[in-house]
Amino acid sequence: MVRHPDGGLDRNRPARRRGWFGRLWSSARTRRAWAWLTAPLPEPPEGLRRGPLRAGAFGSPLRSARLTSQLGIALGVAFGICFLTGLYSHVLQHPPSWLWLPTRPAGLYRFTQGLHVATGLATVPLLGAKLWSVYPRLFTWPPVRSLVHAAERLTVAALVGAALFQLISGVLNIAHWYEPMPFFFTNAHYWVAWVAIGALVSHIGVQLPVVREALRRKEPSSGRREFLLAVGIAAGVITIATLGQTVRSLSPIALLGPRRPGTGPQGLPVNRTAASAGVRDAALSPDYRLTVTGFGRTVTLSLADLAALPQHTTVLPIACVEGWSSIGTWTGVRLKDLLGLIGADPAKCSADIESLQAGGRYRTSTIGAPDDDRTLIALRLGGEPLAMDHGFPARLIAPNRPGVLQTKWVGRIVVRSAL
Ligand SMILES: Nc1nc2c(c(=O)[nH]1)N[C@H]1C(S)=C(S)[C@@H](COP(=O)(O)O)O[C@H]1N2
Ligand SMILES: [Mo]
Repeated sequence: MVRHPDGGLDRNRPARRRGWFGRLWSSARTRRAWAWLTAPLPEPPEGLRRGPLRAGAFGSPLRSARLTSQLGIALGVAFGICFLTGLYSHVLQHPPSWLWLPTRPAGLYRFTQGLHVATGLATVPLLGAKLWSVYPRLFTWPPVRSLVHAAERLTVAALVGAALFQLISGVLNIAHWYEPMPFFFTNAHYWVAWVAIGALVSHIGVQLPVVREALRRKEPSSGRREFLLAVGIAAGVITIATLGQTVRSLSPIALLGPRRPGTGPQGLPVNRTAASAGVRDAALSPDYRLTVTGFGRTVTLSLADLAALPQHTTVLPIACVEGWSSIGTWTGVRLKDLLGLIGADPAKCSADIESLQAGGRYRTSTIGAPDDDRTLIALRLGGEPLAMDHGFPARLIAPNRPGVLQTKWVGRIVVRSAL
């Protein structure tokens, strides 16, 4: 007779009163398949068992199921936060047409993306400690006991690989160091996140009983508490040294944040300068015009025309995907007023904001809710004309919007009906 993996069912038990899943699970065919998947595989020859593969090769008394479980829970929470905040950032940058996204609170993205980067970085010591606590299992003997065991090990390998990839690529992106990444960071970081979360969910499913058991059993600490404390302190220090890139009072100790609030022209950091975007001449030209076009109508506005329109001031952050953010006081023309100039109803439109840049990934952005009162084509920052590097002569600034979509050096606005 085939024993069911949970040991509780036997073949003679009637399948009645079970749902389709229960029936499928207890069917003879499923049991046979399961038995085949869990059947012991032949062991490799003992002669291969050398070096780290020897029994008892790793003897640190610090390692225990309890330590691994506690680190695992902390990591699971950090990865979960990272995944959700990252997904939110992705959705804001690639909004599905069926999804309504709020523009309030205006600083929400600043918070979620700061959290994304801070938890991501705090994960570094946690992941290091977790991998240290389990790496002797790389050398378990026999390496695979059954096909199911092999699948489980592959899942763990995928999880470790994906987690390391996310941390390393994220840190490289913050450092603007793209040479080691022969792929487009944003896409890779997004898709590998799904690999990581899929592998994580399956890993948790498999390990939950082990974790429960390890946490129930009381065992002497033998240095475990001190170790956890050290890992916690490392994570805390990293977090504090990162938060300074959004929290101004912490900026003097923002050792891990390459860009900090209060630095840069007009007290605001810059990611792409006018020179590197190749827009200096077009932006400074006396022939500069802002074109608003759509529904068969077009208006062109000189800087003087723009300045003659009603001006509004709003306090909004630039919140970069890299986690830094900085608040500015912006003054300019409401986007909805510009849409009104061509007779478009801003509540029923979306607008493509195009910069003077000839190319580049962030040349344009689309804004789905151009009717927000706080969405401006800003001409001034802190009361002064925009610095060249902040988008002179005109830039978009909108609430709850990732920095990459706050298009600088705006030259044309194309209005479409929202679908
Ligand atoms: N035209 C254009 N606008 C752009 C960019 C760009 O490369 N080109 N970079 C964006 C990014 S990634 C950020 S974080 C903000 C930064 O704005 P700031 O330089 O004024 O702080 O500008 C955004 N606007
Ligand atoms: Mo950015």
